Amino acid sequence: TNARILADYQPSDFAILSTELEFDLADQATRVVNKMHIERITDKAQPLILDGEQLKLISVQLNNIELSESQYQLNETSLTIDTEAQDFILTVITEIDPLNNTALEGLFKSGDAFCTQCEAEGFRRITYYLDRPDVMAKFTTKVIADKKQYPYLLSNGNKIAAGDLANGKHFVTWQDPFLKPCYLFALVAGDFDVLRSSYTTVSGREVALELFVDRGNLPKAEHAMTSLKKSMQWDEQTFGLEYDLDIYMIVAVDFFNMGAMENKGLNVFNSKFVLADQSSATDTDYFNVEAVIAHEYFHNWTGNRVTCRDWFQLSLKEGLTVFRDQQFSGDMHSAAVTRIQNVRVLRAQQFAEDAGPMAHPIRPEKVLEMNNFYTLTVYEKGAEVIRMIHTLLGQDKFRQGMDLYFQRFDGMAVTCDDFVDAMADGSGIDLSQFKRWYSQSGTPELIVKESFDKQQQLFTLTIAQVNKPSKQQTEKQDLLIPIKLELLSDNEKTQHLITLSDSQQKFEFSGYSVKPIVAFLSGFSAPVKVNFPQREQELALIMVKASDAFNRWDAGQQLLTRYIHALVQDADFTLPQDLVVAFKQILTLPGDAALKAEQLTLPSFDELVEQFEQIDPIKLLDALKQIRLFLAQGLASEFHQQFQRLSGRAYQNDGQSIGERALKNVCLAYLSHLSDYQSLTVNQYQNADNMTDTLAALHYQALTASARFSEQIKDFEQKWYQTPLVMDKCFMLQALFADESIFNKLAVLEQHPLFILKNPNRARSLIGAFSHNNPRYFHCLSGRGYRFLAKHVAALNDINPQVASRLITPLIQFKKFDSKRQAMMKTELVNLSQLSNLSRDLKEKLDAALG
Ligand code: DPP
Ligand code: ZN
Repeated sequence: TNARILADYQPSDFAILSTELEFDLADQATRVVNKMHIERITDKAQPLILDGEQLKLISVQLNNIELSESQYQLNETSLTIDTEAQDFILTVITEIDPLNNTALEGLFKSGDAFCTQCEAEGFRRITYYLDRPDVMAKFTTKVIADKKQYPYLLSNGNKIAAGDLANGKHFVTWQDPFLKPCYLFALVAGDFDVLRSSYTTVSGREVALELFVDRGNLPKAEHAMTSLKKSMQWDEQTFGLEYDLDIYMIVAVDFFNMGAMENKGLNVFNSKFVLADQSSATDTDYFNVEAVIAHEYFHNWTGNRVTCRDWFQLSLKEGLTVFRDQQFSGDMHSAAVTRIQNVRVLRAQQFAEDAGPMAHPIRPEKVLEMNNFYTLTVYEKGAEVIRMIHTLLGQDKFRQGMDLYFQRFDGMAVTCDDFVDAMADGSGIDLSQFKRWYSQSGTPELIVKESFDKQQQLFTLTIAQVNKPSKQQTEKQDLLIPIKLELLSDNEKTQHLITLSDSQQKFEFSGYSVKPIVAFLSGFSAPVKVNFPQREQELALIMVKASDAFNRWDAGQQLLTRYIHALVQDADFTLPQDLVVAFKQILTLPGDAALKAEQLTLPSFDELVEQFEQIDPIKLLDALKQIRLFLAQGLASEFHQQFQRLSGRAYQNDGQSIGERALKNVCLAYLSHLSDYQSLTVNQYQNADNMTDTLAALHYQALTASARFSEQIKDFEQKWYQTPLVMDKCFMLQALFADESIFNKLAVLEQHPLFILKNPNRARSLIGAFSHNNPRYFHCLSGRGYRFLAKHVAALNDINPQVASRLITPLIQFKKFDSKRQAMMKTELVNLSQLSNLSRDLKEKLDAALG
């Protein structure tokens, strides 16, 4: 269990030309025959070392001759074969136990179905193999299983044979014509309902689309199917990328560590990102289903056709594919609101990661457990880095770069440097300094100063970048930072794109008789923090005048943030009436409802924590509460008017209706804090004809610890007892209950018959929801919140280390909080570090946090 280092990369000494697999499926003893055609490709006389974990080796044959135990070496993680052969067939037979595979890596059972998850290094839990993404082979897969129980036997590529066997079994053989690394291998066997459709590609090829869901769920699959077709069309239109097999399959399963997996031709999805209908899914769920379907589809080119050389390059495919799915979502919905929501996630969670003990560059340099690096940094910041390239190059040159990237690297396993070089060569724009974004961790801060020379009519911005040294990187370099901005003056607005490359630079703008107002970092053109002390009146003006919606939204958020800071300093700080006036304007003037909803939403606790050092979380929560109440009281009748105007409409699923629902529910959120309006959430719950409204009503009751909550959540539970994805919401809502009694409630919920720690969605819905979204009690000075999380992380360490490792996040980010809390959180971490059987996943994080 030594860490791996990027700089140590060595190409494989062997290539696998073809891989023929045969699975004879059985719950606790699945037999896997793996016949590989292997060729030595370097002249080094190295032995062949295959990766393998938790496998029972049955036999090894070299060119059809069985090897005796003295002819290979076996240990916990590898099988070594000392051969001098240049070109040979190696057949490895192993036995595995899918039923007891609670880590959900490799082959496992999700309910009654068999399925796989091989990224990053799960294939080695299926058979001995060169489990690395730069070893690409042609796969043929024969799946054998009981025909009644498992009528559908699926794998990657095209079906080439099928038939019945003795003892009620049958088989199907699949062949994937494309070379692929084993992390893209997939197998599914089960009984499903299938939604079938087809798509004709731009060049006229017919692609069969098949969506496999649990029996009875067919009506909930329509939205995913529509989303898939939209994604296929978007990628043709935007990037000229066409699908390449005759069939595209998606299977929805209930037990899944991630959101979904882009296996070639056979995506496996967490059912959370497939199933949706009006009564059980919220508008956000609909949005996410579409986005994840798109994300996995887009991987077919950015990930599968061109893949990663090694796992340090993960952002090559993830950053790029997130950027692509964000652009897609922006095109399908409001680009501005999509952008704002992306920025919120980045500021709330990625900035925290970048400031915490697990900070890493988007291309990490050192990894103990790869699963720990499927992070907000690699994904979301990675997407921001691609977005900056898009900004620097412009749309057309970005496309030229992408075209060159595919021309150069189709069918290959490459690096982030290869990608950036292609973008630079394809566009003719130098990106050499820009590459530092790939190797440097941390969130840069921009310090902006303005000066105005009236005589010369010259406006000057002085911008400095601060890249704070960190424990992991004690020296940091200047980055190339694209900054979009708008200068607002009485008679004109001008947009500019400037690039900051030095530690400090001056940018001059001439021809101004009056100092312009700067709407800075339009579109959030770089993933940075900005320190630019603009006057309140200026921010107020940007809120209404800036052309860019992000700027308008952000100016409001900055104002709110200032007041929250003031309240943290001094609880008696008097909030200005101007704030009420500004909010009233947003609420009552015409405009996009979805954007208004964002503008009226306060910065989240997580976003705010990022801006303090060693904050007392309760003080911050009290400040937030104060400003929320101030606005609710100041605008009660306006909120109520809007709420009523937008209530009582029959459910519609179009953008306008979704935006109006969001706005209505923001109004309800404020009103729920006022005693005069307590009946509103109760009535909305009773009358709602869709899950968005139902959930909003219960959510605000939980956040305000409403007396009506327990009765209505009981009703909700009875109604949805048979629907696991909605029961996740039920657990989540209860985990948010903002009252001392939460700890008793949690104790009851842990014992709930439907609360199954082995199911990642369930674990996240209770434990994750409480520790992320109930900060007042998670950070309770009794330490009960921290203990609750630590207890479950310890249990999950044995069951599912990946899930344990994700859930521990709020504990390792202790440095943000006051010393009392830090000490309590550290105590829990120290206890966890003493677990016997501590997983690699947790060990890596605990070492980083405590080291
Ligand atoms: N399934 C994960 C994703 O699509 C990992 N590739 O991002
Ligand atoms: Zn991905």
